[in-house]
Amino acid sequence: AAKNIKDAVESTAEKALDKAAELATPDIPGRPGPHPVPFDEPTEPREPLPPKGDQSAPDTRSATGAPSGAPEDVRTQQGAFLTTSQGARLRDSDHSLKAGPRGPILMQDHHFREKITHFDHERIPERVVHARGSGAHGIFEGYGTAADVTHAAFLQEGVTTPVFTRFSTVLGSRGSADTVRDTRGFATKFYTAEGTFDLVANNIPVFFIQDGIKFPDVIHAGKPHPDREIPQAQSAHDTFWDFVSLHTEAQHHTIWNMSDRGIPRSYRMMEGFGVHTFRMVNAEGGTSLVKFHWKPTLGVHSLTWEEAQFINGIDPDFHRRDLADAIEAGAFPEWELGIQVFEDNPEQEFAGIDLLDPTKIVPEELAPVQPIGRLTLNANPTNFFAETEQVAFHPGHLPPGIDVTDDPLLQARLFSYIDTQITRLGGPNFSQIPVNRPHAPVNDMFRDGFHQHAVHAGVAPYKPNSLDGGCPFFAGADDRAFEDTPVKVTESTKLRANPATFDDHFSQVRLFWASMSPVEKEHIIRAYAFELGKCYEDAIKARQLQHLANIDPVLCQEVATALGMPAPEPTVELTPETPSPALSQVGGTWPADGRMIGIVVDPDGDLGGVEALRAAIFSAGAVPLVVGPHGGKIGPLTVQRTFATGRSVEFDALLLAGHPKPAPDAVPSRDDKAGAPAGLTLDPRVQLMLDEMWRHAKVIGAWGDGVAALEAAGYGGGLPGVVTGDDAGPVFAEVQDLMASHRVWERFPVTVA
Ligand code: HDD
Repeated sequence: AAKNIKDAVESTAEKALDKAAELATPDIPGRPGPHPVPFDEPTEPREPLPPKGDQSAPDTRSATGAPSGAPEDVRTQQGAFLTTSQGARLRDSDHSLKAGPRGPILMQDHHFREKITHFDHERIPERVVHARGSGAHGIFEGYGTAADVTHAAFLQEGVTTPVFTRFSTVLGSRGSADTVRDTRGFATKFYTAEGTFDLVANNIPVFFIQDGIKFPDVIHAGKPHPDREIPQAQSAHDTFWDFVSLHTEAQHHTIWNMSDRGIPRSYRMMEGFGVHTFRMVNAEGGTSLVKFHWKPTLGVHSLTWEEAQFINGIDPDFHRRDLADAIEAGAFPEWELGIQVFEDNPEQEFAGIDLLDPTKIVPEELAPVQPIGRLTLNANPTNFFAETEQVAFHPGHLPPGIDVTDDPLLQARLFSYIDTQITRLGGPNFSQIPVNRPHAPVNDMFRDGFHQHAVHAGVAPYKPNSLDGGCPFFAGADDRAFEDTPVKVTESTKLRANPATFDDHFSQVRLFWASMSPVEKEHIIRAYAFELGKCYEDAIKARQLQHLANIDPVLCQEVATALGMPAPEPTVELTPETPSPALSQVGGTWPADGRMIGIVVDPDGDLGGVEALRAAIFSAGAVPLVVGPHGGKIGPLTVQRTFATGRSVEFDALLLAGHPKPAPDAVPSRDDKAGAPAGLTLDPRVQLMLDEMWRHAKVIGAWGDGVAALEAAGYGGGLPGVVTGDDAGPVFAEVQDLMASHRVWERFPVTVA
């Protein structure tokens, strides 16, 4: 048997060598040609697919000011020949160099070692927080309305500035799911003509801690348990609740996480907040204190907790996909940048609120948000790693006209971000990575270091010098230099302490609770009940219940009942707080663009009606998705989701198509239809979609004889958010109106007032 195997192997090897010799290229005699390829690959080099329309990223420039090249120049699959990293053309990259066909690999195989070594080092450390993210390029246009408070050039009227924005979750690893309950990052890099400005914001306007020295504590508590490394990307576990219940300044941020803000519907539908108070300086040198706000054109919307949980399994990339798809479809996400402006008084206080305390907001009703510019995200990254993964933000990247304050959280951040990039991006030259390169000319005296790409000329990288003609010079008063605002530092004693005004940890938690509508309060109760219900330690639950008692007795009682524990009495006086209606997501109407509308259709459905409806949905800026019993085509329609691949959580509205009106003598249809005629049952998966749409308070509808099918499924016209009619057109018009309120709010069960 052994001999037979040996013969077979030798004969196969001989055949391979014969074949190779046969294919040998005539210009290099004696060299074997490529191995015959069993796959249907192109045999002649040809141009790769062109980039998708509107996908070009803004040009970036190197630290020396030279253009880095348009994205097409950096696409690697473009030349005709595969090469080594040194540019030598390769004949083979599928077989290692061996001592005979069954022999060991030879040390000499440079290409093998180069290929595997590079692969072994492909991963870089993920961000210690905000590891899971997704980004896009865009443009920011200043309105000029901030001219009185800042001389920053990019905020002046009509000035446009390229930007890169990265959204993220905080706790999960790079591969975790998008729709977990968590704070979202919203970091924007403005490549201004006067140097880069990074607005490193979150979708929640307050933070867990007042002093950055505690950042490792709150993150260690939120990350998975160190022994088993579970749970991933969740705050529903003992260590998180242990920390926040022992550390009451976290209670304000925590209630925001437990509210619907913790589970956004889309990155496109999130507000952003600079959290800290910043200082702005105008052309006369006058200073103001400001808080930054991003306001999405599409409004602030959230998932329901059940939707969020389903999506984590069904489409863990839901937010990432939503952002990229919207941009590719031309539904460019937009936000207005706004500021709340306060007098720069010595106390740094407004209406009794300490502006240096990052656990406090200033209600918009007291200090309106004034719009100062518009952000439009209009291009997806060309390469996720190069751009989204390597982008490096820093709250200290500021242009002239914007400065920091002494908020102790911000002060700590000013240290942390450069420090973390040195590990994450492998050295101090990360600002030379294309996505991080300023668009303003750079002329620093930083030299050498890992990954130095600049070829610096000159002999005198020091100041003062005469050898390089004294260059570069300092910018004078008229040269738009960045100047640190000469703020008086309070005469005080060095100590490790907070101001007494930082001690109020509950009044704004009560303000937030009081600002919620009944249905939002219900969601908050359920979120606490879920998260604390996942904790094992009764002492932790009891401690957190005590805090809930100090926020609101109904909140405390409802959560205590869900946990099966006694509700404690408040230990403080529950002073009533004035609600801030701006904090609620319920009650307004917003454009319905970019929303997803599922249309369930079966092979003999009203295909003409569906086509007309698709056109109407597109022209409303929304996205129709045809849902059918099988893939491929139904008549002229391409099926985008089948009953097996589609799930309700993808849709903002779901419609059942009817059938063309039957001829008077027509025989009845079979009973396996999707939008089945009167009296016939729906496919159970369509029934499930309808039930979920109903539970999640989303619009459902039908036209023609689809109405009878909808009624048979239990959803007759007349119920809230159920739209029925004879024809698709009027049905859609009503659906559009309902979607403007985001959800059919009255469908949610509510037990609290
Ligand atoms: Fe931070 C990343 C936002 C407090 C230390 N932070 C990071 C990102 C965002 C924020 C959006 C992701 C940036 C990206 O997409 O690359 N962080 C905030 C906000 C805070 C905040 C709004 C409070 C108001 N952060 C904070 C503190 C510290 C840090 C107090 C440390 C003392 N943050 C970091 C970091 C990260 C980071 C470790 C990890 C990755 C990175 O910086 O580039 O330096």
